Order: sequence, then C-alpha cells, then structure tokens
Amino acid sequence: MFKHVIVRQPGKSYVNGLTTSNLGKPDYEKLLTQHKAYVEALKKCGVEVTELEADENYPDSTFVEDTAVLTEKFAVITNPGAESRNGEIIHMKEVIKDFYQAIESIHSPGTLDGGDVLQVENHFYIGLSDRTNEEGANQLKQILEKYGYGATIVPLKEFFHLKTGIAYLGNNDLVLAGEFVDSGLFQSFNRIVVEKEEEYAANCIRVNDYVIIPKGYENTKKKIVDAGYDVIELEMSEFQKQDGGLSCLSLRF
Ligand code: CIR
Repeated sequence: MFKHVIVRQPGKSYVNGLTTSNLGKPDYEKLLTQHKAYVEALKKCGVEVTELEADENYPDSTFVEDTAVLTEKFAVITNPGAESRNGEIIHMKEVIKDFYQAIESIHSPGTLDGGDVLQVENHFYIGLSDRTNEEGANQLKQILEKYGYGATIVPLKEFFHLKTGIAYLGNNDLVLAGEFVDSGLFQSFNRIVVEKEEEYAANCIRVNDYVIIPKGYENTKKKIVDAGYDVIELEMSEFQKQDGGLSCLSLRF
C-alpha cells in the first residue's frame, strides 16, 4: 500500500523541456488540466498528495520520479543523467528529509534517473539508458543490497527509460512491451503484453486499489481489467509530447 505521493506542478517553462518526440509543443492550459486530473486520481486511490510548487528554472521538474528512488526503509537521491535536470535533486532532497531519516545518494560519475528503476516486491530492476550509466546502476545496486533488497541491471536497447516499457502491478502481474516481451528476465511473471501500437500504455501505475492507465489504449485496458484490476484512465497527451508518462509524474511511497 502506498500512503504518500509527491508531485510537482508543471511550470510555464515546461513547453521548453527536453523531448525526443515529434508530437508538437505542449498546450500549457491543457497540461494543467491533465496534471490536475492526475492529482485527483491519486487522491481517489487513497494517498496523501504533497504538491510542490512549479519551478520555472527546471522545465522538466514535473517529472519528479527521476529525482529519487523511494523504498519502505530508505530513500535514494538520484543523479539525473540530463544536465538541465540535475539541479532538480537539490530541492527534492529537502522535501524527502521530511519523510525519511535514511537518505542515500548516487554520486558522479554515476548517473541514474528514477525512471530507470522498477521495484518488484523485494527486487529491483535497473535500466541502463542514455540517462543511467553503469556506474550509477552499480551504486544503486550496492545500496539496495546493503538494505537486503536484490537488484538486476537491464541494458536497454530502445526504450527511453526502463519504465517506459514495463510496469509491475503486484500479484506477479507484469505489464510489458517492446524489447522486454522476449527478454529472458521476465518469463516467470504473469505477462500482460502490450502490443506495438499501444506501447505508451505500458507505462501505467498500480496505486492501491487501482491501476492508472493512459486514455485511448483499449486493448491494454481490457487486458488489465481482465486480469482483475479496477482501472482509472487519464488523458496524457501533453506529457507524452515531452517523453513523460504516468509513473514519471510522481514519487509513490
Ligand atoms: C526528460 O527528458 O527528462 C523529460 N522530458 C521526460 C522524463 C520522463 N521521466 C520518466 O520517464 N521517468
């Protein structure tokens, strides 16, 4: 069960953030509406939401997930791989101090984005991406092992972040797409395979009694409902334009 969630309001500078997509410039008003709906959905899931003010100095800072890895026992402040985002951790560390006593950090030359970290019960998968390097992944692995968790490092071939293409719902149910479908690492799970056309829906989040998914991916929705979950659908177009998904927008703990 998650009790808390941290989110950050997107600022006006969001439209000038990093992106590899060619989906066009985000519409700021639409963006705020979608973010508000996201916060409402989280509240419906029964978590207490800490809403941080927008930080115009960091256009991508609404994607708070990349700044920390939060577990039951301790927090890890990451070292984000994109230079324009690295300073986001300074304020996040202060925020995290209100919730955690044990706080670890990833140090340069190691880099790590939280979007590359997937927790599956007591085991973590850590993606090697353009943002997370081997040094950063190894540092996180060592920290996790120190606290009794297991960790597997997963080199990515195509996905932006690990969680761009994979989500754990609990009950051994794993939603996965693209390069992860045939990977030997995930064959022992109940696999909910997301087809190519719906790949964006692989980034979904289980929050207590609900699975939140992006709107417009009917086949994936059906598969998740058939697996026994109650689903909340959210319009995500303005986040997708900046390479962001549902998991990126919050820290859940
Ligand atoms: C970035 O390039 O960093 C942002 N525009 C998107 C970050 C998405 N975060 C995530 O997948 N965890």
